[in-house]
Amino acid sequence: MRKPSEHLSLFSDRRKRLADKMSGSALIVAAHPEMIRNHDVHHSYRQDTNLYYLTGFEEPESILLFRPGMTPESIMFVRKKNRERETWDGFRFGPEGTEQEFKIDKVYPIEEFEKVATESLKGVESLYYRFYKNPSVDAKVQNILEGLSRSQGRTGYGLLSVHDADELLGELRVVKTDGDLKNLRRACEISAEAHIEVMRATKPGINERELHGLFIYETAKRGSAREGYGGIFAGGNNATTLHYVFNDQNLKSGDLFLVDAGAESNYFTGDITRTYPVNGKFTDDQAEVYEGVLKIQKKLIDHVKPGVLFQEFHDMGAALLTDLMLELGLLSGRKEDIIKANEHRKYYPHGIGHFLGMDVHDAGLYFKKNVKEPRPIEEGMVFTIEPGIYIPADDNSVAKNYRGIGIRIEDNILVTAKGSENMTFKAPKEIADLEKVIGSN
Ligand SMILES: [Mn+2]
Repeated sequence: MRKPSEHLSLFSDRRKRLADKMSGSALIVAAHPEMIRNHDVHHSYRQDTNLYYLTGFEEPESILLFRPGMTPESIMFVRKKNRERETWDGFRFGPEGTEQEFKIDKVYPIEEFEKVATESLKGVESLYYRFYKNPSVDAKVQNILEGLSRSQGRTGYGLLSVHDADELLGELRVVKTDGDLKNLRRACEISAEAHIEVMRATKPGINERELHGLFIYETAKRGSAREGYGGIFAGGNNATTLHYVFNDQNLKSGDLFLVDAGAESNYFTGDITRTYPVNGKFTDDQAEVYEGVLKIQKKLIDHVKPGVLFQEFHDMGAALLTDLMLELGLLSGRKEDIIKANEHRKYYPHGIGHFLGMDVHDAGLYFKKNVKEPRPIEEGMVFTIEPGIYIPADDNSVAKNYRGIGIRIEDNILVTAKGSENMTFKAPKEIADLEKVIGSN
């Protein structure tokens, strides 16, 4: 039985903050459908982030209907109690249990969604709902909209207008509250500690998969329910594949090892990347590239403070990494021309970072809506800073000694009133510190 693992006021406070932003409107947020893994086995289930954010409720086949200022204000639809199904699949709260345990004003069986929602949406000015996440709920919402329109008779009124719920909630989630930060800090701490354990166990001959397993074990031991995304455990040239997912090769002495992994704490996740030598000692060439990337990462982090445009970090990252590529002789020509022609993207094809929170690539607008102007960062925002350079082993245009080197260094940065806080400071990244830890168990 999974009661909300956090104090319920966290969720009701979020609904309160949301209410201020949507007066006169209603909001519907639904659980994701369960996904078949094979035959009669499902993928492990994780609640839709927004539904969890507003309720703390983790069962599939559940929907929140929120009507600020009306009574009842929070309405949910959940699976009925079912002794036989619960024997097979586990406990269900049922409507009554959900009302009591989650402090929701009124809870109905999921089967009554269409009927009750059609009644409950009469008189609201507009509806926030995100289509295309759960097709069966989409169909029901369409029926509801049609039913509402029919109930208006010959008034000439059109359909209830629908706005994107995820965009509204994204803007709420992009600035973290103290309650959010408590969870995110813990997720970052757990993730950093597990990275250290992986470093300690790294040695030539060990399989990438074993170390992935160790990461998951070490985070589970610290109370994490799951990874925030599929971890990347990439030895040698595998690191030059950005989203390397196989994690099944043996690590070789002389290679670098790139680990991009993070774990959740109460639905918030860390997102850390570290790169270090399998045998515990950087070669001169590896150290040269590594120090170059590390210096850039620190420079970018030092630049973080409220008011700076998010876009500035992308531009600065591209410029600094292009300088490094020129220094290493990976590219030649004028920096400005290279960037204009996007030639630097050959060795640095991704962005400098992204918002982080309950989703690893978290919600929130990077540009001001409609005007498409870059957005200044604000106190309470959290994002990653993750410069990298990836030189494929078969790239004959660069000096042999750099081929097969893929390096990324990623930390999770909170914008504070005057600057920033590195939430993942616990994971070592200085060469001397790494060399002390690698293979030390
Ligand atoms: Mn990332």
